[in-house]
Amino acid sequence: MATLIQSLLNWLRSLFFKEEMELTLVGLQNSGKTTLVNVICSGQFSEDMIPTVGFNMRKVTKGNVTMKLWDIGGQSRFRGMWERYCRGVNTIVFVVDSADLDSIPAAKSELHSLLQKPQLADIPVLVLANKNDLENALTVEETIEKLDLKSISGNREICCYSISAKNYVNIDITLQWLTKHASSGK
Ligand SMILES: Nc1nc2c(ncn2[C@@H]2O[C@H](COP(=O)(O)OP(=O)(O)OP(=O)(O)O)[C@@H](O)[C@H]2O)c(=O)[nH]1
Ligand SMILES: [Mg+2]
Repeated sequence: MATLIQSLLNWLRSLFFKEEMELTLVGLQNSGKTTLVNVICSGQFSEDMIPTVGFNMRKVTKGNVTMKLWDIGGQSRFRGMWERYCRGVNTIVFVVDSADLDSIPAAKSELHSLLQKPQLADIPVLVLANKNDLENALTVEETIEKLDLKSISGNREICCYSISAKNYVNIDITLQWLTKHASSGK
């Protein structure tokens, strides 16, 4: 009975409080951005992925929040596009392959140079240390330290989670964090 009342309340709420959000996923190639989008949108994981050429856009509704996800290619030839696609979004999601330790310095430098762009000041940032199912993956604390996230200053909200898109670990808290940054009627 309680669950019935709860679903009725959720349904009523969804009728009156529709929210929308736009987010952009950036990060080095092979970090798992497209995989994460697929997992969020359709629950599908594949080992066999094709690198993103340019960008993809997907739309998905979670509860009463409609999310527009811009998934940008991470190869160096596409990084010049990141800033343009991050402008005006509710959240920037920076995905890191936390098990590829050699790629961490490049990820750090790309993240810091992106966030220095004046057009992107104050946009909340969610850093996702992906692939935590792999043995040598960095923990959240290690990721925060290696990416020097504490030095990212200003009023910007920044958060870091350790996730596995493959095993659906911490995807629920990721979605909660994202939907918290939606805005009604945007
Ligand atoms: N073990 C493991 N592998 C993952 C995970 N997420 C993604 N992968 C794998 O990582 C590889 C790259 O994934 P993509 O989603 O294509 O990476 P991307 O960041 O979109 O790459 P670009 O489009 O080139 O920027 C694929 O082989 C995925 O199966 C994860 O959580 N764990
Ligand atoms: Mg991709």
